[in-house]
Order: sequence, then C-alpha cells, then structure tokens
Amino acid sequence: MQNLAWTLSLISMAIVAAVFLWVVAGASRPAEDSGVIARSAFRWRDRLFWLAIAAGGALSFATLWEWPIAGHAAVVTRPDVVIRAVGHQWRWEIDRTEVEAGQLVEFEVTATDVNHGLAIYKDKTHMIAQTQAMPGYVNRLQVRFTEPGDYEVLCLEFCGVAHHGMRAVIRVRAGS
Ligand SMILES: [Cu+2]
Repeated sequence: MQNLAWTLSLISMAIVAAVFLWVVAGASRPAEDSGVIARSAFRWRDRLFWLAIAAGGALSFATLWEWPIAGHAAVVTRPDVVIRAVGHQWRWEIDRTEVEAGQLVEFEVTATDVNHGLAIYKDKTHMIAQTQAMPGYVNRLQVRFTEPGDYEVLCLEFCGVAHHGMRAVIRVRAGS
C-alpha cells in the first residue's frame, strides 16, 4: 500500500512538473488572438478546477474514512495496565515493558525537555498507535495489543541529533 501511494505520488509530481514546464515554455509566446478560443479555454479551466476539487474531496472521503490509528479516540475505558512513558533527548523511559496480549494498556506519555512523538510499531513498518510526548502535559494513549510479539517504540518528532536512537521495545506475551 505504501509503495502504491509512493508511486502514485511520484507520478502526480511528474505530471505537475510537466504542466509547470509546459506553462513556463509557453509564457514567452505572445498571447493568441483572444475571443472565442480564450473564452472556451477559461470555461474549461473553471470546469477542471471544480472537477479537481470534487475528485480531491471524494478521494479524501473514500480513503480517510477509517481512522488509521487504533485506540486514538477519547479515552473512555478503564485500562488493565498503565504504563508511564517519558521522552528524553534521546531515550524513552518506560516503567513497564511487558504486557499480556488482550490487555487494554494505557500509556501516560510526557516529555522532560522538548516535544517527542511516541509511536508504537508492529513488524517495523506498521504503526499501530501514536501520540505526542510533550513537556508539561500527559497524553493518554490506549492500546490493546491483540497479538503477542515485540513492538518497537520510536520517536516520531525530530528532536535532535540522536532522534533516530530513541528506541524501546514493548514485549507482549501470549495472554493466559
Ligand atoms: Cu524524540
């Protein structure tokens, strides 16, 4: 899915760049006899504009309908486990790193220095939950790990030279 999105983005960027170059190349030509041709071109431009707006709206509606990040809605359920996660330049301080599959885990996320982003990944590339880690605030993030395994915690907010080194692991054991 990410590769498809990346390929489509590249194609779209190439089309935009090509149109841009075409317009630049044509800018030095004197304007053609205005009148019927120009009026019809303007009408087409108007139609294309509204078509692009409608297509963009439809595409956004179709693809963003399902919220991609689990457990990000308002916290309403009592968690089974509470884990405090504090971001520092450049490490995570997490007071508990083992839970059982099926438990509702609430992360209390904050930071001591600058903004960090706490993101939990399954299988390296699949982010299952994320929230900001901000000094002076506690953001609560509820996650129910359904499958056992090691989940990587990375920083999503560029926070300095060793940002990439902010890694931790949450180990999810098979539920009893
Ligand atoms: Cu960070």
